[in-house]
Amino acid sequence: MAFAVKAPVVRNCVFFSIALTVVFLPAAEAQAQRANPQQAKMSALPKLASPATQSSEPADQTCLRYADGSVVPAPPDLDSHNGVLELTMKLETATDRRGRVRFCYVTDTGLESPTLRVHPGDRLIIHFHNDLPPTTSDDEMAELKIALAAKKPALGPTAACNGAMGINVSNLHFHGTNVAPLCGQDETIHTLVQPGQSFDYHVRIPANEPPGLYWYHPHPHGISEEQVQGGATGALIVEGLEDAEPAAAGLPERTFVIRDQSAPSSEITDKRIPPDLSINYVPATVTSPNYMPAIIQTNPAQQELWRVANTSAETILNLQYVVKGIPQPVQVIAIDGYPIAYGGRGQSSETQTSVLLGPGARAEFVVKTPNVAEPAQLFSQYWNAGPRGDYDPARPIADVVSQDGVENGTTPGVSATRHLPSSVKPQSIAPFTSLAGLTPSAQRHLYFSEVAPNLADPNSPTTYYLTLEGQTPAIFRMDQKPNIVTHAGTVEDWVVENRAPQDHIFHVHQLHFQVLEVDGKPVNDPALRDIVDIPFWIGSGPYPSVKVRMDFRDPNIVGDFVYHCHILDHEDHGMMGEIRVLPPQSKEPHLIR
Ligand SMILES: [Cu+2]
Repeated sequence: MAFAVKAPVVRNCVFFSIALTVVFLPAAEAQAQRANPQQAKMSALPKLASPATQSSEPADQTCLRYADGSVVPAPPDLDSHNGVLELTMKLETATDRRGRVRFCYVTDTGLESPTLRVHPGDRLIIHFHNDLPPTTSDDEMAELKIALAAKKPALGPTAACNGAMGINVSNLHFHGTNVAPLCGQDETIHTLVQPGQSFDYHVRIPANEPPGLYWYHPHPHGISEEQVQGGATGALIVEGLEDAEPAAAGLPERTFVIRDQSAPSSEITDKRIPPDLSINYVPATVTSPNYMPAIIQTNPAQQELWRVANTSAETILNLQYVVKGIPQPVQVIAIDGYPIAYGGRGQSSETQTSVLLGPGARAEFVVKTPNVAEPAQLFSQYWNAGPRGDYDPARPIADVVSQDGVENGTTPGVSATRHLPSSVKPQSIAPFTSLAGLTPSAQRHLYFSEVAPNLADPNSPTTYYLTLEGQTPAIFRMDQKPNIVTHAGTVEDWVVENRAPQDHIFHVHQLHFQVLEVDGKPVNDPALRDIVDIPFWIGSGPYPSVKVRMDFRDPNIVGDFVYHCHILDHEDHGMMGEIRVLPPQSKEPHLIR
């Protein structure tokens, strides 16, 4: 861990958590006090919170958002029963007074973006209806970033499995799960549901799906960013985290879904204005002149499990939980849906004072709530994403306000807090352990790069590539053949480099990986991840890189699926590749379509 001591606090800190806690805590306190200007604005005594209230906005009739300064409500929960969670859900849209286009999922019972709670082995049946308006405008079609072969919409119940691309098509992706890459489960490239059409998802949650926090969102290539930024995201929880980390048994749990949304283009006069953030649809922005922080209302001085999903499209969060101006160590027990206990490093949690969450990443950690009248915040520290990167300033997400009697649901506007089960079941984690001790069947080298076609024109579009070394950089096309072929039952080592002047976020569907090296140096990352940030290249010297061990051992994961940058603007512009996983030992031509 000697290198960890040299690492700057804000870069790669996720790998150095223990060193950070031991070595950096005094320095981190000082830094946080310098870097957190908003904390200085907090009053010594936190104000009592008002319940979550609706804003006076017509778009709220379709896609509800809460008023500034509201108590952060829990997302509505939908639990599976007898092995099945079945729901009907529409994708809706509305434009607010500022001109921002909202998107949201609404169930037939009126719940917005519910948390879907399932157990391993459950069936998740979603009767999905794309309620977006049909559009045929040539201008809007021209907005599509990716050239696509025009297809007429097919008919019949499986038409969506080979759907035509167009404005306002959509689909569902179950981010981070080991759900099979099949149409009707978790296939996202060719499964496209037309506006006005319905499609049934019959998702089989694997019996060995690790317990933790996943999420669902639209993944129509070319227009994903718009729908995700509009707010169409929700949490998916696989129950049983207490079985992997018994220390969490019985704890109160809170789910926080953080989203971002850019200002309407008419308001953007400066690239250094970051997208607005929200937490469970309560604004968490600091750009508004009348900014009032969102309020997380808690019982005082108790341990809680916070399950935080960064479902923003572009924003890198560098989370801290700060009490009286001091960053608190939090006990991370799962990353990206996988318990730390599954990482094969002999630990079931890790203590961090900074939790880096690129877009799409999740962390589940135990905090101790503040005492009554103690100022506390969930905070995102400044993150330098590079000279061409998005601006991720230091900013509060929410104030944490403790008050007696919150948890029993007697506080107006605050629902009773859920608790993890207090009993723990023995479990098998065999499929996911020991990744580090295996022999990879292949070594691959990939790199992120980008090109501004016309250097004389600062407004010219950037071209984004994610390239397998040896192949020619090309934007991803939905009709292309997979550019990587492998077999189920294997593990592979991929070195992914960033040759661009901004951070890119490596993400792969259907499986997790373990980070073995950062910039060529071994790390002892206990987590299994589906997201990793690769810092920007400074323009000289070696390219920043990670070496990850990709886990293709799951026999359920056979088929074609994608890997891409999870800054969705980049993905939409083609920073994506496709992999074909063949059955074990099968010959490659056998399955080529
Ligand atoms: Cu990117």
